[in-house]
Amino acid sequence: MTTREEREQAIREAGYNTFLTRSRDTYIDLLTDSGTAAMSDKQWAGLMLGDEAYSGSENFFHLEAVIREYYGYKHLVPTHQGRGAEHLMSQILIEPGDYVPGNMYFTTTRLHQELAGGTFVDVIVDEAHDPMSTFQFKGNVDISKLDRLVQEVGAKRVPYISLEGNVNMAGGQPFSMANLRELHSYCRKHDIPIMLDATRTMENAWFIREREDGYADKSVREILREICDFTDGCTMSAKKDLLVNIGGFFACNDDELFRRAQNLVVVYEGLHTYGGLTGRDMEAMTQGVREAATEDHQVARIGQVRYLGENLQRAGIPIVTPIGSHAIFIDVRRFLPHVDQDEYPAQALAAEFFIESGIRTMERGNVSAGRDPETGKNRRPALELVRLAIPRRVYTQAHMDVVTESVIDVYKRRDEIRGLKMVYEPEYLRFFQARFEPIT
Ligand code: P71
Repeated sequence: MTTREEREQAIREAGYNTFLTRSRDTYIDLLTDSGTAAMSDKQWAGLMLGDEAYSGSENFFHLEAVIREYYGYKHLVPTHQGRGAEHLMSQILIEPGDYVPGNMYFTTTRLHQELAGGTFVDVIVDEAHDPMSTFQFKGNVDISKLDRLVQEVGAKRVPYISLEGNVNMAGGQPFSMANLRELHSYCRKHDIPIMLDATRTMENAWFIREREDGYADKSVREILREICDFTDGCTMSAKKDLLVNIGGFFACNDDELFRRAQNLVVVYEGLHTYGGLTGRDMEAMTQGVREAATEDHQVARIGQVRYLGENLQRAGIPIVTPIGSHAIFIDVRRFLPHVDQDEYPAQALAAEFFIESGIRTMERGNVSAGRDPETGKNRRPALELVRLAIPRRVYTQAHMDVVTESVIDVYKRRDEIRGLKMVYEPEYLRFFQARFEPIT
């Protein structure tokens, strides 16, 4: 525990950016669900079975087998985390001048597409940009938006469609199997591969089981496999679904694509049988796949997020609906309607939560969206959100109650909260290291 004065000083020294605060000054850490899970006894036991040989580690073969079994992809290239895999895939598949459609941007994903010379095009359904819509599958691709792009630039300029499970920036929102089936038949017709961002796809599978006709009796594992069978490969940040503190991979079915990824990984990550990971990391991930695919885990995980979300809703706090799988997203346009978007209201609100009670959250609005490379202007996205991400298997419902009380306390004094001005802006992924000062 820290005092309010200590927290005020800490956030000032951190340039009002929660990414720059120290863990020890944090009381409940909802910055991210990435790499923050508690590993199980079996995962920790796996660490003792690390085969730390430079090449051909046993743990690599365990991981390869479990990915083939659960995800169904033929080939696996491990990477140190998700963006390592995104880097490889973008460099291999994208030619300068290409367009990469996707169901909403993710920060690192889009940057790697741009660094490879591509332009990201948002083809998610309109409902995803409306925080108040209660549409059950806000992660769906709007096939008519995709078709418009393909007609405009030609299928040859579209190297693949980037399809994310449980779309992070939309609030942790799933796509439906029906939508994926339709997307698959469209893409087959136009010869466009579907590359999945599988980071939170087990959680997407859970929502399909809960919400989509015909899936109530299917296991998460079966649904996951059905999803992957409609796609051509994936990038993965194992730090989410797969319950590990570090790790990721690229996987695919095509032999030539695999050959190129295997070759490129040795330049940036490490040999193709470890890709920047230790043998023990790969063993923990192997076990994480098995645990994440159980219904018991997903019920507890998604149930805890829902518990927090429903309590906030009962208190009248504006949040993105439906409640997603990995986080609660506060709709800052409704929380702080008096702060202009270029005064970074979500950034200011995240700082305010930290000051109130040491709860660390993340801005997901104008700062995260960055500048349009053409105009140099802030993108001013429709969604101006603060994300309260829940680490897996770490906190209790009592912690969630403290969070609810703190958010309510800040909401009561929302009229006093002012915006921020950015005083330092780095070139890449500015939200990580940008610094701010209060507007006086
Ligand atoms: C999250 C993260 C971690 C993060 C990344 C960038 C800005 C802020 C926080 C990472 C993801 C993700 C999806 C859908 C790829 C990555 C990159 N998310 N796709 O949500 O959510 O994976 O972090 O392992 O490199 O806090 P990586």
